[in-house]
Amino acid sequence: MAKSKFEYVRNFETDDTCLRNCYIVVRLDGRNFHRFAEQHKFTKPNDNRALGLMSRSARSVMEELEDIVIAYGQSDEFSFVFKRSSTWFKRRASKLMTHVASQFSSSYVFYWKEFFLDQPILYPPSFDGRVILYPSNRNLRDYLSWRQADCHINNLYNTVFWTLVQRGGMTTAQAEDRLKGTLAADKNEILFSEFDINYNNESDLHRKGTTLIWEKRDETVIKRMKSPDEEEKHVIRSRRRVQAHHCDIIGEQFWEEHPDILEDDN
Ligand code: DGT
Ligand code: MG
Ligand code: MG
Ligand code: MG
Repeated sequence: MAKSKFEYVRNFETDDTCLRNCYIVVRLDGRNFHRFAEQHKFTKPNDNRALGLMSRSARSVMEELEDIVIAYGQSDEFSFVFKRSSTWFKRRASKLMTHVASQFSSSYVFYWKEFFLDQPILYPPSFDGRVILYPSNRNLRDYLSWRQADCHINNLYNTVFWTLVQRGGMTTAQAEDRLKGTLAADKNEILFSEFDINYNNESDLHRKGTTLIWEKRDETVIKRMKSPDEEEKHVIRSRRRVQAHHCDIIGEQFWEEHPDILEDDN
C-alpha cells in the first residue's frame, strides 16, 4: 500500500517501553480532591462511601485490564502493580497508564450512585497517573510499604485533628497548633487520655488502606442437562475473584500467606 507523504510524522512518536523484568507500577491520584471532597460533603476524616467507590473503581481496573497482580489504595490514590513478565501493550508506559487512568475515572463516575445514592456528582473528577519501575521484590515491597506508612501517618494525624475539632470543640487553627511538633506516641496519648480512644481499635480500612489481590474460590454451580430424564449435576468450578484486604502489608505475614503475588527475583 502506498504511503502518504504525511506518514513520516509517525516517527515523532517516542519509545516508552518499560524495562524488562521490572514490576510496572501505575499510581493514580485524584486531582484537587481537597475541593472535590468539600463539594461532595465527604465526612471527615474518612468517608466510607468515597473509599468504597475508590475500591470499586480499582476492582474494575483489575477485572478489565490484564496482568495486574496487586493494587493498593488509600485516600484519593490507588497503585496498580503489573506482573514483571507482563507483555501487555508491549509494556508501553503511556498505554498502560492511560488505560488504568481512564478505566478508573469512568468507573468512578459509573459506580458513583451505588455509593452516594441520591447525592449527585457535581462535576467530572479526574486522576493523574505516573509509571514507576521496580526491579526487585524488595523495591516493590518497599514501595507498597511506603504508601501504607503514608496512610498510617496521615490517618493518625487526621483522626486526632478531627477528634480535637469535632469532640474537643477546638477550631481547626487550635487543633493544628496543638499537634505541631507532636510524635505518633503523643497523638496516641491525646486520643487515649482525652477521648478514651485506642487508635489500634479504629477501623482497619482507615488505618491500613485497601489491598486488592486475586484469589481463587471454589464455586459450586448446578448444571441442568438437556434431556429431561437426566439429573442436575453439581460442578465445582474454581473462579478467580478480586478480594479486598485491610491488613498490614509491610511485615512478612501477608506475603507468606499469599506467595503467588510476587515472582522470583532470579
Ligand atoms: P492534588 O492531588 O495535588 O491534585 O491535590 P489534592 O487536593 O487531591 O491533594 P492530595 O491528593 O494530597 O490529598 C487528598 C485530598 O483528598 C485531601 O485534601 C483530603 C481529601 N480526601 C481524601 N479522602 C477523603 C475522605 O475520606 N474524607 C475527606 N473529608 N477528605 C478526603
Ligand atoms: Mg489528590
Ligand atoms: Mg492524594
Ligand atoms: Mg487472603
